[in-house]
Amino acid sequence: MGSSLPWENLETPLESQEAGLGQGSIIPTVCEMCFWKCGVHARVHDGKVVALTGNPDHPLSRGRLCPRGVGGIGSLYDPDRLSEPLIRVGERGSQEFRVATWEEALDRTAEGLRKVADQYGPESLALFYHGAGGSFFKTLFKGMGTANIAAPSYAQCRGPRDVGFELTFGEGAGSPEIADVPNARVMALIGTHLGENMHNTSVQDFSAALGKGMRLITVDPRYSVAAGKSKYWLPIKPGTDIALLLGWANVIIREGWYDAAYIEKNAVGFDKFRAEVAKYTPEAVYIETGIKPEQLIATARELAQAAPHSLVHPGRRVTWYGDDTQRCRAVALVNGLLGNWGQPGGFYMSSSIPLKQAENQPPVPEHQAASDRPAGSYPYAGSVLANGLREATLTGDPNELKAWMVYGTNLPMVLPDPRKTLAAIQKLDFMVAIDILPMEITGWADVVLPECTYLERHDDLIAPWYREPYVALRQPVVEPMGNSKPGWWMAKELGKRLGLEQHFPWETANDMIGDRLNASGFSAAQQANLYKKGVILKQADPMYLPAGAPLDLATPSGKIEFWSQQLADTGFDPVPVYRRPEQPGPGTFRLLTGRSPVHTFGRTANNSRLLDQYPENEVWLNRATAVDMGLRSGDRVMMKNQDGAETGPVKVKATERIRGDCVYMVHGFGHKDPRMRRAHNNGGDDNALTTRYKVDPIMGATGYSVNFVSLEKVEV
Ligand SMILES: Nc1nc2c(c(=O)[nH]1)N[C@H]1C(S)=C(S)[C@@H](COP(=O)(O)OP(=O)(O)OC[C@H]3O[C@@H](n4cnc5c(=O)[nH]c(N)nc54)[C@H](O)[C@@H]3O)O[C@H]1N2
Ligand SMILES: Nc1nc2c(c(=O)[nH]1)N[C@H]1C(S)=C(S)[C@@H](COP(=O)(O)OP(=O)(O)OC[C@H]3O[C@@H](n4cnc5c(=O)[nH]c(N)nc54)[C@H](O)[C@@H]3O)O[C@H]1N2
Ligand code: SF4
Ligand SMILES: [Mo]
Repeated sequence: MGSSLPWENLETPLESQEAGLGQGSIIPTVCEMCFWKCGVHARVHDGKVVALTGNPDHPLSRGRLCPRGVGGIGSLYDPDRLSEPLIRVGERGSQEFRVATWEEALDRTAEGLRKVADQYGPESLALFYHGAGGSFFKTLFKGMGTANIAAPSYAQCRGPRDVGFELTFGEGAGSPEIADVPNARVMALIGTHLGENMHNTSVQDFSAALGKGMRLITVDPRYSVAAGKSKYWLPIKPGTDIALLLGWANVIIREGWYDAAYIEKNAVGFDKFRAEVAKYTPEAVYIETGIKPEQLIATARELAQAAPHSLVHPGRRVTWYGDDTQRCRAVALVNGLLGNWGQPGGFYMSSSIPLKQAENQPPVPEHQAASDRPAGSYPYAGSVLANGLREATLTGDPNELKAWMVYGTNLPMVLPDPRKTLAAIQKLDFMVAIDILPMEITGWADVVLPECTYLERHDDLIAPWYREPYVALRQPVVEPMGNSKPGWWMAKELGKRLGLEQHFPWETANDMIGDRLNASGFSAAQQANLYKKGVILKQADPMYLPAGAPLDLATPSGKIEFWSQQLADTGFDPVPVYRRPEQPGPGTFRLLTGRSPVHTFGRTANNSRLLDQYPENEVWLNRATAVDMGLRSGDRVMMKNQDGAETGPVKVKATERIRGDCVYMVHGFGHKDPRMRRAHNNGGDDNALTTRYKVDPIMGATGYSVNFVSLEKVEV
């Protein structure tokens, strides 16, 4: 394929993080090994990054990084990185490319997008993105007049949670989450595997709270790291959490363990809710969930006795069974009963520093709604559905999509049913992928644009809603390697070619940032400090409501909606209803997925430093079941699902730490592109086995945990 790799023989410049700690000078920037965006101190010596540590001034890192943040050096110096623009020469998908100049690759990209927009209208364009750098391409696509802009962090991740909370409290659960974990006395986790899910600050808060004596209830079919820290582990039958949550609500109400005056003042539809949940007795719930009645009662009591300083954590990746909005609403309702909204140890009020667009930015043209769903479907979708854009590409409903730009999201391993993703790509007139590695998605593109990594570029300013509001700066700490370029530069260059240059009215990234800081009212001294410290901090607004103050929520009633008129009016259950999920047949297991603390999805699967710590994923199988099947830890199996899709060989982990009706594997392994030499054929790909998925009728998210797999031993 002829791509020249100037750093082919350059592995990580130093063997270890420790070796780099004493060296070089510190440049502050922001991590992008996941999307939490911690503040980093990069130690740079002789033009090379030798160590990454946490920025002590940054509220999300507080001086520490998670293992992936430290291991960012392995991504920067990955010898398999994309280093030159590529243009497809063979059939689409044949993975044959030639190296091109930036001039040619950008011309080709602009022409591909322009042709489609001219012929079919801007509503036939789609941008899939994930990550901070996506903002420049969003500007470009909005400028072209399309609303088809989607990230998998919505309908493949936390969308149902936010809709469930909005329907109940009028507000989503935030990112970072507004769960006040450091002050909680009791916390329940529904799946949410904190400690394996390694969002730095969440894990710091979690361990601090445990250190202060927080009692933990972990509901998980698997004995997770968090389960190991728990007073109660409830090994629930997968897919039955709604029954458990409504059972908790029933017990708390029945026993009078709630604040009736609070509910009277702050809730609507409580009597109807009480009547609906009365049937979820501990005995009835036991039959569905396998959780013993006395355990259900004991855990309900723990939560209620500590209220309002107790919570059921909202979770994050909640796309499991297709009824996820209702499960998340049930989580919100138990929290409503605990009276913890706006209270320490419950949910805090976040604040942020409002940033303004630079004054020289033109207005975005009017455009019609996104083409991600047929008219009338998914009424509560609050963002564009990535799966919906794929569906429209396949079906032409509501209109055909003919060109995709894919920035920083490896769609074949991210969207369920990868067969559909590839079929949709084959229907396109044009596709461009912007990536740092030769991931699967790039193999299907017409043009591949190599981005430099987060350590080699600026991105837009970062100012999230959080407990301490702040603005943070991502700035390059070393020069881009090879012929890779920052996204902001690509978007600007494409803007020039598409007549949209006025949307990128700056010459350099420093100008872009300076203009925005000026427009937002920051002084020269504050700006200089941002470059030096990496962050501007501001005093937080009050985080809690005065005890006893009435709630003034953004729901239609202004109160906590125990019975939702909105849902009733749109044909959905106004109170969540448990429905029994389909069960695996003999010899098959429900496939569950999650995270390794030292990897991020598939994006770190070729990172040498992280592979040193976790070299491949394994399939967790109940030990007794394994014995029955003649399997032992370390054996290798092929995994096959109900539709005949396969992945593997994968190593078996036979363990008591998982129920017998499911298996579990970490997502993001089993890559198929041979250009990633470490990731290629290493472990198994859960997404390859996710040929079936269930769409949430309320807001369109894709539930993944509805696939059943069998395991067959292979000799290797
Ligand atoms: N190290 C690391 N950390 C990460 C990420 C990463 O890639 N790497 N990704 C980040 C992102 S984007 C997200 S969204 C989060 C995801 O992290 P979480 O939101 O914590 O993940 P989930 O996938 O919801 O939860 C997985 C857990 O749910 C359990 N589970 C599976 N099915 C059920 C069920 O039916 N009921 C119950 N009660 N439990 C069940 C699994 O056994 C597993 O322990 O992690 C974030 N943190
Ligand atoms: N089967 C299955 N599917 C899932 C999940 C799961 O657990 N199982 N999890 C879901 C969740 S919670 C989420 S949030 C999504 C995550 O979805 P994604 O974030 O899209 O996941 P990745 O597979 O890591 O794809 C990241 C892509 O970005 C590239 N990349 C990394 N850094 C950069 C950069 O700086 N610039 C550019 N241009 N590209 C970069 C990587 O090389 C890779 O191709 O996936 C969802 N899909
Ligand atoms: S949680 Fe870890 S990987 Fe994510 S931004 Fe923070 S340090 Fe980086
Ligand atoms: Mo996610």
